[in-house]
Amino acid sequence: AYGLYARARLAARAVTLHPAPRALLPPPPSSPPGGPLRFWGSYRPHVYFGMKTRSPRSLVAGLMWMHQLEGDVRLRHVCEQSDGLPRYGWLLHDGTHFGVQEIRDVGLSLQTEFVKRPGGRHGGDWSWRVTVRPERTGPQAPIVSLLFYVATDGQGALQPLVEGKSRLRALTGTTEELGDFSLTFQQPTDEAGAAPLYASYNYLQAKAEGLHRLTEVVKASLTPRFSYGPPGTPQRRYFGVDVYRGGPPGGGEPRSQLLVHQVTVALPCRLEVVFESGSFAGRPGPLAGEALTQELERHRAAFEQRFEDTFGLAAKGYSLQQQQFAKAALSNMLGGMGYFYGQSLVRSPHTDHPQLYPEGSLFTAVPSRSFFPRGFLWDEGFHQLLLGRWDPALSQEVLAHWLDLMNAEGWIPREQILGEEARTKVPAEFVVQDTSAGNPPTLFLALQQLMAHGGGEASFLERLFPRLESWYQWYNETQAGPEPYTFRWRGRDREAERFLNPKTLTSGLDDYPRASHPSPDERHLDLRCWMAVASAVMANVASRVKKPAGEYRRMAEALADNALLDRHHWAGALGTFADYGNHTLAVALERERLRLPPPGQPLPTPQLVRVVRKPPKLQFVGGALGYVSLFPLLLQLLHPDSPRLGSLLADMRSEKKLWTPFGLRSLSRTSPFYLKHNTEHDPPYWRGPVWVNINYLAVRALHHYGQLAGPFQQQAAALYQELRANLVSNIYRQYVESGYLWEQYNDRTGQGQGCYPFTGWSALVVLMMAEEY
Ligand code: 6A9
Repeated sequence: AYGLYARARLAARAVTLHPAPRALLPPPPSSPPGGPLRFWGSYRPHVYFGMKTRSPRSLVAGLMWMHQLEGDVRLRHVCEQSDGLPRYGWLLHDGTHFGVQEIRDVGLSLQTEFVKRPGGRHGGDWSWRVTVRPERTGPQAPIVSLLFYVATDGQGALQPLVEGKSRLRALTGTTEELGDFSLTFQQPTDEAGAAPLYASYNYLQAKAEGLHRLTEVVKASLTPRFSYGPPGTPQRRYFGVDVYRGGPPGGGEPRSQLLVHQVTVALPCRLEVVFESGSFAGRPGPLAGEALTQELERHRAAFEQRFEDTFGLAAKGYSLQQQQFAKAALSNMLGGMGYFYGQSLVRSPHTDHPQLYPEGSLFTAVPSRSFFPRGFLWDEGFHQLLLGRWDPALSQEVLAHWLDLMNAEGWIPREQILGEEARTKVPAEFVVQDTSAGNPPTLFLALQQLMAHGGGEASFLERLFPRLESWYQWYNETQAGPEPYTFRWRGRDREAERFLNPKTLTSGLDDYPRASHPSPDERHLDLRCWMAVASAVMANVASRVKKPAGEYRRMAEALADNALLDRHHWAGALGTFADYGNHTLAVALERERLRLPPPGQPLPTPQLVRVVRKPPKLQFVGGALGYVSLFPLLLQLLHPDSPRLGSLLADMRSEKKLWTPFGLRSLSRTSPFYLKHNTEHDPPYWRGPVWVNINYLAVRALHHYGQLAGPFQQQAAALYQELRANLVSNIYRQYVESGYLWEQYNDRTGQGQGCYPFTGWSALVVLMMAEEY
């Protein structure tokens, strides 16, 4: 419709950052780029234990370990579900100063601790302590190898200090942001740190193609030609790092300098690593041994106190084990925070091919360290509901980072795959982000909560405001529905005939059933409710920063108008709220019938395809009672005396529909889509299982309605208690039994399922325990 020139301009706009001043405050002068306190951190959530700085091409440090079992070498490094670890995660982590992690492997367990010490001009010092103990599970590992590494990423230099033939005793180095530094590997000791232990040492110096190749480089350098044995005992062979002969041809220029210190030792043992910043003058002494123990103790005590002050779980009578569980949930969200840098790949309607987005940085929590170790837009709003309570300043930084990734159109990419390490975890077909794709604007929820709890200073809101306005406008314009005050998710699955019900990934609820035939006539109830919240929060922010709020207020009122809501979404015949669209329930997946090919040609494999037995028509979407239907309640748009509230409460409490002893299931058992595959290879996802983020909204809403006078007050208050107790006890029980928090919970057995550990929004269980909403 428009000329080539206009198209090129629009294409450029899609990959141009928003012109408003940055939301993120620049760091104070003469401090490292990420500010002094949060410069170094465990910001590599995808590895079991690692640190980096919050800067684009950071030096990284990390740990790998190996069982030295006869004929069975397992190198652990990147968190992989296929490693099958019985449990791992942070037991304590305050997001800033220190962390204590427990890793149970088969036959042994590791405790990995770090603590930082501020000083100097480059982010200060830090130390690690790794304690390894035998475990009575599986084959006993008589000896273990710990591989500590340091690697550069395209800048800086490292010099090894090697002792004897192969012991990397220390290294010194320089990078742009760290200046000069040194790193020392202490002698291994027994687990109390009292007596030195006999050990064998190996050392590797190599050039890697990039940080994403570190595991491969170390694996490729291993040989079994080494032996371990204290004097007077038999020697045993083990695998050690030896020589790396370079990567695969065409692997690119090496941009990483890698140094590996391998210690092979008997269990139990303890090792410490000491990083010292060159500009830190007058430190009291090395942060090792007794000094390290004392610092860890000091931070642990401060954490315990702050945790109780913030969430009050001891005061509420929770058992010690339950409190430890809650501490681990919070700590894992904090310890799961990452700092990513790189470029997204985006598709817009204005070009034929994906384009590179500008380089950007993202400081964010992640849904899952093993499976989804990267930022997801709507997940993050939920994460910040918890983190904002713990550390409002941290939450502010995260929100600012996300908003600074906005393009000139006001769009923020939904899934952030920044940098090569992040990309190795994502299959190619999921990498490209579409500029017409939204995701629930949950950052408004987080902002609303921050404002209510002391994190809404005017200066902060002023920095955000121009970007919030554009973001809001982006939804309002690009996701508008067919009539005023209605909304529609763009980006539903195209080839509808391939799916039982075409998915709506942008809504976050993926395969939750919607209109069978995607069309511009659709009205999506959940998006409308999200927009009601967004409008109300925008009105509040605008008035706090003394900008015109009238238009937002008017919109918020219109979207919360219960009569209008009824007109657009109350499906009288279905007795519930619903989406509207071109819909038929007479669909099924069937094996396609293929003609026989001419003789001699191979038989094609018949696929499952959708057959439509009755043509769709415009109507409310039947057969889809579940989370979407509850949205007017979940986001608290219903008047306390609305009869609709009574009816949703009844649907919630009905065991034939949404109620389970483990929380609310996502889709009613009465729905024809309940636990149905969407294709042969697409098992049900948001079609039955219990999801914690939506259950959190439900608990929070019941708490709200339980406090407002009205005909349903008692019922809401009772349901609040019951639902909350069910969720907390099941998530806790599953954690104790399986060692993890999970992506979802089975609606018939309560068992955790999907990916693990999933300490993203499932960690909202802490707020439910604390009754903080
Ligand atoms: C797949 C496969 C190693 C799906 O928690 C993140 C999102 C949620 O935002 C969304 O609501 N999860 C939920 O329906 C996980 C999405 C993963 C998509 C990428 C790549 C990687 O395999």
